[in-house]
Amino acid sequence: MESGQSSSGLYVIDPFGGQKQLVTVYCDMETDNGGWTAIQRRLRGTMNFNKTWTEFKNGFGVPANAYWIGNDVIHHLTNRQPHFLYVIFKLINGSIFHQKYEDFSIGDESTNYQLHLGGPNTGNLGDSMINTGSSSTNLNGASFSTVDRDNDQWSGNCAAENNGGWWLNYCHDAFLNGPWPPEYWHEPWIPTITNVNNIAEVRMMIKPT
Ligand SMILES: [Ca+2]
Repeated sequence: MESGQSSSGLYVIDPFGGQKQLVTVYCDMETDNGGWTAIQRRLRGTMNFNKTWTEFKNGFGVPANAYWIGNDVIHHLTNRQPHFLYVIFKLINGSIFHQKYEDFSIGDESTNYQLHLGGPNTGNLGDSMINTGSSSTNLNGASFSTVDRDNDQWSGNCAAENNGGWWLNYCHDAFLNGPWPPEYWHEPWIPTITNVNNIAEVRMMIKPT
């Protein structure tokens, strides 16, 4: 996002350059000094994220309430310059949990959009994506998987089992794309967020470092 913008809301970006594909995104101009582009946004009760590989590749949904910006877009944005990743959970009781990672990027489709997540991280969620205490749930280096594309390290299909596409190992401690109640969203952010019924909004946001 350009500096000087002050209100959160919808903006149009040109991730591939040359106006090949303009993308409407939600930008947060208040949290942590603003300038955050949401690559994922979910409001309670709106769309589930049990989508196909092609849908995650190209993006789906509506930035005003729930959307995935698209894995090709995330790759292009994060490979031109280093980015922060900011994860935020808003609960129904008004409390907010967040974690900021200093170094986030993903590979292109030929790598299955392999997640690179590193550097220090801070926040009141705690780190459930990298230093989980188990190599089977460390998502740094994990491939993206969907209901129709199993790239995880489990004999089954984590994405199908958990009803959502995501970077999955065997399988995860952090999973931001689970289904809303009454379906069961399995382990959103273990151990900090375990009660799915409390979640009002989830967002993943990026900003150049
Ligand atoms: Ca598997």
